[in-house]
Formats: sequence, C-alpha cells, structure tokens
Amino acid sequence: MKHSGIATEMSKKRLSLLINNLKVIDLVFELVDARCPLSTRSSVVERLIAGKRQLIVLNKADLADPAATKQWLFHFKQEGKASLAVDSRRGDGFRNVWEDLNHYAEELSQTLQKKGRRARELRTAVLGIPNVGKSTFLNKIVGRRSAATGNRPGITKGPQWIHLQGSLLILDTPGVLPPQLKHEEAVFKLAAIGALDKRKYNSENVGEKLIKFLEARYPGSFSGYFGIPPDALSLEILAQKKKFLLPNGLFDLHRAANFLLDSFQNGKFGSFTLELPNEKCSLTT
Ligand SMILES: Nc1nc2c(ncn2[C@@H]2O[C@H](COP(=O)(O)OP(=O)(O)O)[C@@H](O)[C@H]2O)c(=O)[nH]1
Ligand SMILES: [Mg+2]
Repeated sequence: MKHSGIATEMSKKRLSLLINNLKVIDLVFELVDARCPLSTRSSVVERLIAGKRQLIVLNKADLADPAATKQWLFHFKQEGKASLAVDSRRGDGFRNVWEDLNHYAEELSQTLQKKGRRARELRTAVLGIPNVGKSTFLNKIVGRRSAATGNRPGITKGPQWIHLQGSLLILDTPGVLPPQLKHEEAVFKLAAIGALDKRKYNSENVGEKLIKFLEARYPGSFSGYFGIPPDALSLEILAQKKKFLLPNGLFDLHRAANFLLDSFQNGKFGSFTLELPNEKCSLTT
C-alpha cells in the first residue's frame, strides 16, 4: 500500500490557516469514526488542540459494535478525555452533546466572571480527517437552532461563525486534518470504512483482509450474511455466489471486493468495530 506524508496530504498553507483559526477556539469537537476511533484520529491533532477543551465524538456509532463503543468511551474517560458517541445522520446522542456544550459555556462564563472579564460565547469548531462525518455532524448541531451568521468583532478573519442556541458559537467550516497513513494497519482500516481515496489502496487486498478480520472477530458475520461456508471464505467465493463474472468467464474479484466494502461501509451485514482500546495501536507505534 502506498504511504504518503502529511505534507502531500495537506498543504502547509491549509494547516497554518487551520492553526490560525483555532487560536480563538475554546472547545474542539474532534470527530472520529466509532468503528476505529484510534486510526481515524490524526497524528497532528494533539499538537493542534493542546490547551483547549476537547470533546472526542465517536461518530457513526450506528455502524459500530455497541459493546466496543462502550469500551472506547470508558477508555477515553480513563485517559481523562471527554468523549461521547453519536449517529449524526439520525441525531442519536445529540442530547448529550448539548448538555456538554451548555456545561462548558457555563464554565467559561464563571471563569470570565471570576477574572472580572466580560462574558462572551463559547467558541467551538469541528475537526477531523476526511469522511468521518464532520459536515453531517455540523449540520445536525446547527439544525434549526442556528441564527444568522456573521463576523464577530475582534475575530473577523477567516471562516464565519454560526450562533447556536444559548451562549455558543461554532465555526461554519470544519477543519480537515490529514489522515495517518504511516502504518499499513491504519491504511487497511481507513480503506475498509471508506475514509480513503480508492486510488490509495488495492480493494481486493483490503476486501480479503476484511473477510478474515470479520470472521475472526465476529464469527459468522460475513459467512452467515452471504451464505458462504466459514471454511471457504474468499472474494472468489463471493464473486461466485453473486455471479460476478468477467467477459472472459473468470470471476470478477474487483467487483466482489467493491461490493463487499460497500456492504460493510453501509452496515448491510451488521455493526462492527475494527479496533479495541486494549489492542494498543497508538498514533506513534
Ligand atoms: N451511518 C452513518 N453515516 C454517517 C454518519 N455521519 C455521516 N455519515 C455519512 O458519512 C459520509 C461522510 O459524511 P460527511 O459529513 O460528508 O463527512 P466529512 O468529510 O467529515 O465532512 C456521508 O455519506 C454521510 O451521510 C453517521 O453518524 N452514521
Ligand atoms: Mg465535509
């Protein structure tokens, strides 16, 4: 699989623009995919949001294994990081998001009051690698509760702010972070959940690996859904089953792989998580 550095994934200019925008932010929503909450974190994120309040949002929780999501929430809690799980498409979990937001806004107002400073809105922003659902999350949170957008005095440069209910502002454009592509395992997971450009991986390799992974972790998941004997798992059998044939009569493995990945990404045969907190796949190893 092809590995590329941060510089090629994200121009220095875009990164410095993001750093500049983040200067005035109090709270960052760091969006990750609940199916692989570590691999969908960006290796630059801790550096970017150092010193700010951070809320890790495990998005697409509807596609993840609920027991694994619980483990992740517990894991982040133990690390002293606030986290919650949501389904941004349906809006599940957003009551907790609002509760947390109002809590932080109240906290900010008390801090400012103690310092004898004037009250102001809590400034928030959404960050994450491509395709974790930043825009969907932002749209859900803005929803009908938003007011007119506009520049604020003192922070007039860059993107626009959206005024949410209560004492809250959110940046209208999510910050896009570079995905971590240094490790083959992370590339596999990102490809499997559909967070990578198709040109960056071989879908047959990813498909074969995903079949093995799912049957080992969730026995019967793949084989049961497609009616394939568990001892004969392969893309070829899937192609045979689905009658995916090439003009020359051979099985179309590429089509089978894309069909499998598409089905997996849309939760067609269940909700599965690709990594657990105790598996020790950190950002740096
Ligand atoms: N099932 C599910 N799909 C989601 C969720 N959030 C976003 N999506 C889908 O994921 C894809 C990428 O979402 P988008 O908001 O464009 O991601 P962005 O690139 O991070 O802005 C879209 O097809 C969304 O409909 C979610 O919570 N659950
Ligand atoms: Mg987007």
